[in-house]
Amino acid sequence: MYWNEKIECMEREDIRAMQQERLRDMVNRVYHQVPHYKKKFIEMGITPADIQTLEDIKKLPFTTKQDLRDNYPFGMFAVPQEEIVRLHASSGTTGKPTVVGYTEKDIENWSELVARSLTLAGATRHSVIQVAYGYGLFTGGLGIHYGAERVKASVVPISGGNTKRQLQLMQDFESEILTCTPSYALYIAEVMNKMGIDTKGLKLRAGIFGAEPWSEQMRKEIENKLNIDAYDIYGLSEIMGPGVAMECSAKTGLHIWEDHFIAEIICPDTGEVLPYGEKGELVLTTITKEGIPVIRYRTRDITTLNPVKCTCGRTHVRMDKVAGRSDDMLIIRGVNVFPSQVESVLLENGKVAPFYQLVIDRKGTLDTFEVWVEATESVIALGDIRHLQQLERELQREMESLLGISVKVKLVEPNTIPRTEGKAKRVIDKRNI
Ligand code: DLL
Repeated sequence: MYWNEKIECMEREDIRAMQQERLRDMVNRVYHQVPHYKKKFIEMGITPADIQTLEDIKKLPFTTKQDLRDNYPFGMFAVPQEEIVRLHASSGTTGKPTVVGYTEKDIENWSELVARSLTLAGATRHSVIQVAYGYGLFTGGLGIHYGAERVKASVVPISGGNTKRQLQLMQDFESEILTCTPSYALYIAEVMNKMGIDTKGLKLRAGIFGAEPWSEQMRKEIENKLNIDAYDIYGLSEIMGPGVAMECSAKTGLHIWEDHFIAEIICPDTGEVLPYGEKGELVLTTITKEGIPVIRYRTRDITTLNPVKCTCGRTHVRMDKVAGRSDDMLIIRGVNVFPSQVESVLLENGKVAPFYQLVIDRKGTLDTFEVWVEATESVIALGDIRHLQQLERELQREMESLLGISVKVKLVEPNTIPRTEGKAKRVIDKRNI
């Protein structure tokens, strides 16, 4: 089912022609309206006239989160304040938050793209959609909300948290689609189990999860526990919010909506553009945004791009499920470790609960690395300490063979790892404190 078949299945040649025209227009606008970009262009010795074809995008400067912070709050906006109808901001765990502004047209485009994305998971005007992403400055709640209304679904704007109530309403309102972070979905499943709710009694059939990395194993876990089909949705506030890319039922990557964004993959160390298929950092350029257009934004998200037409008929380039962010990557005793690698070992093993944390510390000059994971109730019920130690050693071996460094796995009691309503915090790195 398509939301806009003409656009979603456009020939790639036509997509590129559309992108080229929109890019030229965007570059002109930012040059004249955003002092930050004019200054950058002058420093690099380029003018908008140097950008004629799509390939010329390589001549343009990158934009980073730091650029947005340096221009806090509204310095990167390309329209006067009276044109802005909505502001969102990232939580900004370090330094100032990043602020983004939307014009009426931006909200219109965003709603359209979220509607398009939700349709990929089967949303229609007959669906009841429970929006359990946080509402507020975070783009998740309101972003999905506007798209769901555009689909004309019945929207339940419950926001994150209050898990028992989530389940109560899920039953009473017969919600069919749940949208929240994958870690919150697992928590909902846990509470559901504790409350003795059987998924057979629910109408829930799909979940649209994103805002944080989640492995294929985590997908299986959620699908089994909630008895649904789980889809991945990607986005970031600097570019728009949720709905920049979305998985179709083929589940072979997330379609990036190329009528609004240009995607590139670069080597995170050198900034060199890499060919399709190679793994690197995703860089996105907005080509229709009015409030805060962004050129070559360095997302820090690591993925690959695939331009081959999908079996679903859509032609928009697909990005692989994001394995993690380059700044998520831990360097432990010189070895690169992504939390998602740890997650896949734990969930593949199947004898532990999907709640875990990575704890890194430094003793003298040596990094210590521990993975804390909850034992399942059934493993605990076996009661035998030797059995638990054996499981720890088994996980340790599996992890060491994948990561190539030694690690200590610690089984902890059920319900001791903090649960989350939003993005999970899985890494405790005590080395920098
Ligand atoms: O997380 C927007 C969003 C809301 C996306 C709801 C999907 C659903 P930010 O808070 O600005 O925006 O965080 C953006 O989250 O650069 C990725 O590192 C990560 N991220 C978002 N979606 C995914 C995903 C929202 N599907 C940052 N898989 C991005 C992996 C994701 N990581």
